Amino acid sequence: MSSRTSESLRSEADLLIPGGVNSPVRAWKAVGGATRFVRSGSGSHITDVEGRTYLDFVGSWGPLIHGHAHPQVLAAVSDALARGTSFGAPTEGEIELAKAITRFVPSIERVRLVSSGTEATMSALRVARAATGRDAIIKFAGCYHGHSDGLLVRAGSGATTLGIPDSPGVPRAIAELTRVARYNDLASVEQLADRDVAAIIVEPAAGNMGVVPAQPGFLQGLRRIADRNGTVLVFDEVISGFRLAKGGAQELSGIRPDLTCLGKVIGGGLPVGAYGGRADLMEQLAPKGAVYQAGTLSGNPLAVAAGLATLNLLEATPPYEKLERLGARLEQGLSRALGSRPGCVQRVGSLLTLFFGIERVRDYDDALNADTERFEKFFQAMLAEGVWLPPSQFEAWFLSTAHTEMEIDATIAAVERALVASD
Ligand code: KE4
Repeated sequence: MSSRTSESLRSEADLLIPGGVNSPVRAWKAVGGATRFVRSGSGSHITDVEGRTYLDFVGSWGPLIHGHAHPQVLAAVSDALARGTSFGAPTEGEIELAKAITRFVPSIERVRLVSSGTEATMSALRVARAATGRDAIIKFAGCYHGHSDGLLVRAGSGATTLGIPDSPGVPRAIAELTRVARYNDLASVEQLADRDVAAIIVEPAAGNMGVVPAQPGFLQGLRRIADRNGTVLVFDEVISGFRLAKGGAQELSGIRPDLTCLGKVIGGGLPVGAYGGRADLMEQLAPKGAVYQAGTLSGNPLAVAAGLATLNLLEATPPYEKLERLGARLEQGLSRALGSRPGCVQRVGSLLTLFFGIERVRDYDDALNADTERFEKFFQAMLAEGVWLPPSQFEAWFLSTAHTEMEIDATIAAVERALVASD
């Protein structure tokens, strides 16, 4: 591997790859643009091509709940690798992963593996539309469900970071089928819900406008509205699944969706997504039923091996108390460090966002009032402190089982210095 600098790699990448990156948020556009190329990761740290090591709170945007290069994940992948990379035929591992998923998430009676969260949500909506014979869907402003056309409407995450929540290229005829409600506002859902709506899709703990917890009663209200209108309730647990609890946000809330979308943790860093839920809905899928969805690398043996190893680690040693303890310690430290500066810290388990310029974020409109310029200065000051944060005010910090209390305390000390340096 060459010992090139990020700067030279950026200019070469830019000649061949739009923006020099294969996913927009990695370009650091909202925080100065000089993204750094990574050479390796280990535990809670990543190292860039210049050999600088950072404490990592991105964790590949959520998959690495056990940190980088966990020995058991690596061993599982290399063991699978010795037998080949892909067969285009069913393998035993896919049954094992399906069994683990249905064990972790009881609402999932049947599951289909895909290769990304985008595929999972796109396919879940197709199943809902087929089952109801309806076309409209309801999503929430600021929630992000991947980049399929109908979901790139008022989308969060990188779409908001780059100021393009309603992407060009999405046909009006498709965008018009997407009705947009306000997160944590059941009245806004009541106004949009009727018997033309196939599905309500929601992040049961929002992570893509920064972390915005669902207020008490919100998810229960969605369940009630969906039931009243014969609408399919879809929980997008791509971020929250297996992370907030063994059974994700639906375990914590006690609300049972009809379909669940999964990703990130389920692949342990390799490309896996999944969607599943009620058997009567999922058994519409080909080849059993007529709803078509397919994928060359769906259930890929290497990705399944990484996912299985990841879930097995979660099952053998449930980390949720540790993640809650680390998250609470960091949240309290950040709030103390913030002091009287305008801003707030919002957290759900091991997901956390430090917002600048606003005192509370209940929905997308609140989040859009954040002081993104202040965030940029803070991000750069933290980078100088050796801490790699998500390069956007509208993302979550991700904790892993590889993070330690000492590292949390060191991060809080770095935040104190970075806040002063960026005041
Ligand atoms: P992917 O297609 O990126 O695997 O998953 C899409 C997706 C679906 N649902 C939720 C709740 C998600 O957060 C995501 C993707 N998350 C972003 C980060 N917030 C991925 C990072 C990126 O776009 O590079």
